[in-house]
Amino acid sequence: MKKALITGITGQDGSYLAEFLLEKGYEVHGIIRRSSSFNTQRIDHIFQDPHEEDVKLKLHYGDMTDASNLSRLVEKINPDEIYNLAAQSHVGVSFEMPEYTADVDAMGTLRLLDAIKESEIDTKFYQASTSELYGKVQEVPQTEETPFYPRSPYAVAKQYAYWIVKNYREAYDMYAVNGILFNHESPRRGKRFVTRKITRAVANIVKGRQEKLYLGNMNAKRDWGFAKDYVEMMWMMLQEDNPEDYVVATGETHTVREFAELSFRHAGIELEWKGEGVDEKGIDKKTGKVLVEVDPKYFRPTEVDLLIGDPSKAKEKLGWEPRVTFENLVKMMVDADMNGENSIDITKYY
Ligand code: NDP
Ligand code: GDR
Repeated sequence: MKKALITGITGQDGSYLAEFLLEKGYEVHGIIRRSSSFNTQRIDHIFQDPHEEDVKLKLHYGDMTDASNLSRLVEKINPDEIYNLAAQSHVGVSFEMPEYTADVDAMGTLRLLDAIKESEIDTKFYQASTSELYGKVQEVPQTEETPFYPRSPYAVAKQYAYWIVKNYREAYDMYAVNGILFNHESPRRGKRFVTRKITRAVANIVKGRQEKLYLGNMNAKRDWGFAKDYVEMMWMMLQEDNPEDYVVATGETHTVREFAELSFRHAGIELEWKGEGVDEKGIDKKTGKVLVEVDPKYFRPTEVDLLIGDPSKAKEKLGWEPRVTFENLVKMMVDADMNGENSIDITKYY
């Protein structure tokens, strides 16, 4: 039986990856942070009582800022595969907490790689790299060869992580790879990322629990896919003989405004857009009510305007393709926020 260790198992991707690996018959180990309130909601449905026999999901306290803890866990668990998904993953927040973001996202990756090197275990390492590395547009669509120009403390920290993975691969002959994943969403997406913020607001507005949705830059364009499709690719990247980096994307891009428009439409509300810049408003065509407004507090000091990935290498070499379209992703997330994640059958959106 193979053993995997997932950092960030309580996050969106960690929860889907844990499910996926358990289904494949892995023993899954996850690192969770000590917190004064429960932070395991996304994995509660796969939790197994450690007192029972034959437990396949094992959780350990730890933190990416604690090198000795990481070393101990790596050595004790001795996993066949390590997925480093833990991060301060919010780009906007990274401007408020640049040092902490660097400590977790950049130094944390180094700590984990070094723990592997020092323990001399034989393992394969996946790093959650990101399309944010491309930052300021150099070329589109973005490929594995496109130069980086990070535009936030988050992206700069992830750039360090990207290169330290490559360096350890070359210097110590480690199987360590970067998945350059473009935005991927789901009903489990953190509530402060724009897609989930929108779909939750739509559900709340329809149910009369919220008046208005405040957004920042609605002109930003993103290549949005479905998280469950993307975690499968993480695993595929570790099943090869040679370690290689891959772009994981849909190849389509849409504005934040389009995401909002489609979300409201799916809930039966047609919006019309009036005004420009900070004065732009999304108005319910039927009632004339203003449902979307701009709040400049959500603008970022430096923004990433346009992301669109070219997933050709993933398709040609590993046969990976995204299964959920942009429209269906929006519908899935709105439906889940209307009635709860358990109310929807995900396969309906494939
Ligand atoms: P989430 O924010 O949902 O999850 C982040 C995870 O990291 C959580 O489990 C969180 O724990 C954990 N974590 C945060 N800080 C620490 C720390 N100091 N020590 C240990 N664990 C920590 O992110 P996603 O699931 O969306 O993303 C997974 C990874 O992929 C991240 O590295 C992200 O940067 C990267 N990425 C994400 C993309 C996306 O579109 N989702 C695209 C490209 C890359 P807790 O639950 O306790 O907060
Ligand atoms: P991103 O995701 O920064 O791409 O990083 P996010 O959903 O936060 O922002 C996407 C775009 O929407 C604009 N935006 C807003 N964003 C938020 N969060 N809240 C708002 O109210 C709002 N209004 C407009 C943003 O300015 C931006 O242009 C995500 C994270 O998952 C990273 O960890 C990951 O690396 C990248 O995706 C790929």
